[in-house]
Amino acid sequence: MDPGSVIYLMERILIIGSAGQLGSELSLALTEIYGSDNVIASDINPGNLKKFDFCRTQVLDVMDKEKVRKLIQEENVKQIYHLAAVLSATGEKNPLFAWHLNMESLLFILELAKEFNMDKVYWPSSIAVFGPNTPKVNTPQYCVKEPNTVYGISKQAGERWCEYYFQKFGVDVRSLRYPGLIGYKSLPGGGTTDYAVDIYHKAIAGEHFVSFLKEDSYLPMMYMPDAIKATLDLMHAPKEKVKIRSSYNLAAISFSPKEIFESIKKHYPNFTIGYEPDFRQAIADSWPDSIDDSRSREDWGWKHDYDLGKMTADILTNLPEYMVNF
Ligand code: AKB
Repeated sequence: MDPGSVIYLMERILIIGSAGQLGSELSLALTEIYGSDNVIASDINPGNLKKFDFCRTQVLDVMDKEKVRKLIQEENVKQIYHLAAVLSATGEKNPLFAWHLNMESLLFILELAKEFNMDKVYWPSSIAVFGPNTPKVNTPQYCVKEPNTVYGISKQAGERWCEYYFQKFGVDVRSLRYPGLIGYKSLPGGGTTDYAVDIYHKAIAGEHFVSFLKEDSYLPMMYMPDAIKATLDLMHAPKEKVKIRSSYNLAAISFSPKEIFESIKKHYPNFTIGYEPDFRQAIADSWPDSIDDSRSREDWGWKHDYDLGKMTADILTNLPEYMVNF
């Protein structure tokens, strides 16, 4: 954590889009560090906020600029985690809406960070910034990026804007290119990597699983505790260690539908799988198989803890208790 952390720990934090997969767990982790009075979990849907009984909450549409601005002013918000976005598969169904929401909201938050001299902004990028002409294996930090999904295009453009606001205006914005995130505390919403969350639900429910990706379709993935650790480590790293201001490559594990199925089958021997690839296969095919995240490891000490076997064992132990909430 930064020196001067006493003042730092008093800072008020606004999480936008907190009811999503990442926000649900990040909100709790931030509350544990900064305290329940200092964390405001916000979401567009009031019903989604019921689960945040550990911190403050606010119904908030990030596109309602006046309301966001007023909240920041009144609460003296010093850090924003802007997590609201339309993901890859949903984005393809309504490309212009996805572009509008993903881009407009980021630009607005960056402007506010500049105007109110905020301490830090966090904005998630994704492996979706890569495209079919990107090297597929151990994809480097710097390489050809020609994303062919609207989600990927918005993340790529967003990365450029983040770097621009850092260089031109000194906005301390930090970002990670997440691989597919796998957690058991919330349901995923509209991503291509979501099959790797659904598969655990089907195994525990004793149902047959139909994968929308081919059996040998490899994608970079990460277990949620690693994603939370990476996010907090990056946000707490001293400023001079954060040398990449577009977004850092981040990696942990890579597997195919067949491999995750086999890891579950060790615990549920009767579990069965079928493969019926749909439009999401083309999205997966345009993304890397695996990522070179050496810059994250060198610059701010990133290290992951979970491999596929350890993640599967942990999810299968903990998910049954959470499933009653879904
Ligand atoms: C998606 O599949 O759209 C996301 C992502 C890789 O950013 N999980």
